[in-house]
Amino acid sequence: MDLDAITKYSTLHAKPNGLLLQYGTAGFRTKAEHLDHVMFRMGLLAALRSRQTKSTIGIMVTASHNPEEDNGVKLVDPLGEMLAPTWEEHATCLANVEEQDMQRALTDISEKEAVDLLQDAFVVIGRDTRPSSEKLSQSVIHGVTVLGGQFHDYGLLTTPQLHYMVYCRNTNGQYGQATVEGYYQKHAKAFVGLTKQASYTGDGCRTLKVDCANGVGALKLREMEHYFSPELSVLLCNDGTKGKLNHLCGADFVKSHQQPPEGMEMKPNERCCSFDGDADRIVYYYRDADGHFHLIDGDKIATLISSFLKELLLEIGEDLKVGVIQTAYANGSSTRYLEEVMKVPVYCTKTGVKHLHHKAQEFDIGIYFEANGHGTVLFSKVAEMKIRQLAQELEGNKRKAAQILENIIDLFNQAIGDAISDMLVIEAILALKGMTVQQWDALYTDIPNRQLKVKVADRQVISTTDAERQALTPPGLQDAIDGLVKKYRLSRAFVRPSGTEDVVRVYAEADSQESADSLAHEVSLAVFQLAGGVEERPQPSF
Ligand code: 16G
Ligand code: MG
Repeated sequence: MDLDAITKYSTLHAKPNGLLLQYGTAGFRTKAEHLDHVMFRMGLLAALRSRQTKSTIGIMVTASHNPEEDNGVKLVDPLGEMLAPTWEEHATCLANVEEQDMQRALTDISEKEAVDLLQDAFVVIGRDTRPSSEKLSQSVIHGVTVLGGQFHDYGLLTTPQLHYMVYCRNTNGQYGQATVEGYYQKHAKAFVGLTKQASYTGDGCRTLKVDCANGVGALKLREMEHYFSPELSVLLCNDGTKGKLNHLCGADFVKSHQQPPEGMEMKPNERCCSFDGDADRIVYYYRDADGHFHLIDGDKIATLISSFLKELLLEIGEDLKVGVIQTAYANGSSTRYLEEVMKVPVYCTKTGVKHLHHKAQEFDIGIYFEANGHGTVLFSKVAEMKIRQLAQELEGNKRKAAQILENIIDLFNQAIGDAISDMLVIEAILALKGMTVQQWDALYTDIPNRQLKVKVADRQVISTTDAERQALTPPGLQDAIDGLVKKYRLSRAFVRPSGTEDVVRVYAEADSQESADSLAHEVSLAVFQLAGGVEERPQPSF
């Protein structure tokens, strides 16, 4: 490690005085103008991680659904997963040391992690469409090369595509080819294979309107379109040619406001979906004949997929261990439906993809979705081999079911939730089942719910347990929540400090929208009083 060169180049990416950032749920995220030093340092760190794991490491420059002025960075571990927790700590430490302590910090990490500095390092980089992303990715590259690492810059990619590239490169191409064409071909082949097996085409409408949040998903879907047409035709809106990234559009906006994005004309009963800014989330929705908006979120996506997979497993007669993973934000109706009607075991983890992903790996088939639309399905190696074998050996309908499962394995991104691949799975399932968007929506009715935010002086005064469903501190808060929840029917509420914003999040469910709104408001007041609220007291405005 040429420590002098590092010191010299580091000053070109100087850290603003006093700025402290944390590698949070989804990496570093803040205003783009504060991130240059973080990018350079994450380039250094990725080179160390690559040497230690003797594998390719990924770096994605994006702030996902955050405003265009923000940016962020995430490291991707060898099998396409999120960075290991100990390295998240190294990342935070390295991002925050002052210039004069950089050498020591790097040496410390190398020693603690027994990094072989003679080992080759290789890092792949992707970025979203933010105006700041290109320059910031150059700073990442600078960091990688100063530490003697090599790199491949993929340029514009969706976040899940970058995870896919890392996974492919570290499994010698067994998972797929590490190129965008490889990604398109693999997924389109599985999709076309699936839809060919559809004996009828449901509502006859194989057109889908996609709100791309004015982000990178639009570019990539355009590139991919001809690989899967005419089986599916996509009409893109908010494709980045006019509007601003994530502004009044995208999956996060639609889910949190429970309303359609700007820029999308919806005819009655037309199937529509929204991606977020880096295309790792998807939600569906439609407007009924009376003009009412219906949201189909991650919970209902998980339900559709789980019921389809269960039917196929029944057909092939395999008793594989299936589990559905949710977070506390999952609508109570979805959990009840999965457990009581579909009889699949449901598990709850803390918010954040890495927790769900990790839990899903415990099953032969682990289905995970956050209510916000981030999710995928993981197949264990054993389950995959079994299914591929049955697709050869079985006959008739059983063989067809095994072949469908085989294509489903290829279509789901095994590294991370992926809006494009999820969209293709959903479209294939609807076609195979001959199901309309209304029939899908009618599986169960969501319990009315409300999410609010409260500003407090230090959100870390709130600590939680039981997958964030119970508050441990500050004292008295959980008792207050319990007392409020008792006042409403079918009610539930919890609070947690956000991992991406400086706020406390409040979630409430109850038998009517008015009750959910007022329970959420009352819980917000309790947080404000007991956890050191600042600025204005929460107002009941919905
Ligand atoms: C990030 C997480 C997402 C989580 C959200 C919660 C990843 C890739 N994304 O977007 O899973 O739901 O943060 O945000 O991990 P919050 O902590 O601000 O509520
Ligand atoms: Mg995202």
